Amino acid sequence: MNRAWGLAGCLALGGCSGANSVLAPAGYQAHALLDVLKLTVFVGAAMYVLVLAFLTLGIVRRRVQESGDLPVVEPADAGLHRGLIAWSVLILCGLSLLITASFVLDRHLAAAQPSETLEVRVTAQQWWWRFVYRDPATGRWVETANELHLPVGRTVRVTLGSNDVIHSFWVPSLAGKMDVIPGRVNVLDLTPRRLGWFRGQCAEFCGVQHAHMAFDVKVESEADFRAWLANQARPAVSPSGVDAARGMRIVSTQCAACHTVRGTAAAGRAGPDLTHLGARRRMAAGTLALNRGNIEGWILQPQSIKPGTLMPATSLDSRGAEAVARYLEALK
Ligand code: HEC
Ligand SMILES: [Cu+2]
Repeated sequence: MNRAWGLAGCLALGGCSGANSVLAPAGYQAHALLDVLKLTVFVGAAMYVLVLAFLTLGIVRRRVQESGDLPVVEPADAGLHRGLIAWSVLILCGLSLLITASFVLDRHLAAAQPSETLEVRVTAQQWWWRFVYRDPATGRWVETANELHLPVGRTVRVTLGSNDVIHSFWVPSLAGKMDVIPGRVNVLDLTPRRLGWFRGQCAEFCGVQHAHMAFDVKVESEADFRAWLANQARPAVSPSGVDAARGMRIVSTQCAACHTVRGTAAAGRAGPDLTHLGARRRMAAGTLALNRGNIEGWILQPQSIKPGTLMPATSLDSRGAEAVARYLEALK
């Protein structure tokens, strides 16, 4: 039994680290938020201990009095009043401390950051994320989806818009949540400090596939980031091989209404940009690992993998789906 509890405890604590934990911050904003969280826990714990201490004291005193060792004395009204006032003041101080701390932190995080910031435009929609970067080389906007790349040590300004309902952008390891509201642009700054893969998640219920509206975040060195962005800015590579060429023809006819593959005839905007799909780690907003088999499965039956998704089932046979998967997988 004890072992079972021990194991359960270890499992529960396992949730405290990893790719999306507010307790293992990897960015400036998340660090600052964790400090306020610690303060809140500390103040709450101190209050709790005080309450229990007074309660114990009261019980013990009463017991001792009743056992006859001491005369039973009811507290005088004045004493009781003073005690209550002191207690209220204490509570007020604790709460004021917490309110001030969270207000000051909020102001500080919202304050404008130094001018040299990188901007990423994020659009949330049912149920995936559109990310648009400005290419410093050409000044043009470069679109990708479901995988956010950030250079370490720099402040990135994320501007958040929604195409349909309210969503919420949350990368627990990097910063607090920010709601994404149709008709508004909200702004959030991210200053990652640790390299690695992290996870972002929509944090506001937005429909049946809300749980499958995640994204990967990769924090990388400045050089790696530049190389990644330069690659994203390039048009798609041409297919090599007969199968892949057939895949490309299918995509530019049957998928072109919704998907863009830059450099081909496909220029739809309803779904994620597929120009560099093969370079991503996951697909369908964190739902599947990216590999040929999963691409094929997704194309054939998106509705059974993510019921309700706005990508309709296609009429391709398995040969066609395989050709498309070969083509898309090679779009690095
Ligand atoms: C009616 C519009 C529409 C059509 C037509 C369509 N898709 Fe999609 N597709 C979407 C939407 C919307 C998503 C995002 C789904 C989600 O994650 O919930 C998507 C997602 C995808 C993804 C995952 C992308 C990523 O970033 O993870 C792939 C791959 C894909 N579609 C391939 C195809 C192929 C191949 C075809 C043609 C055979 C096709 N789609 C036809 C709308 C469409
Ligand atoms: Cu959501």
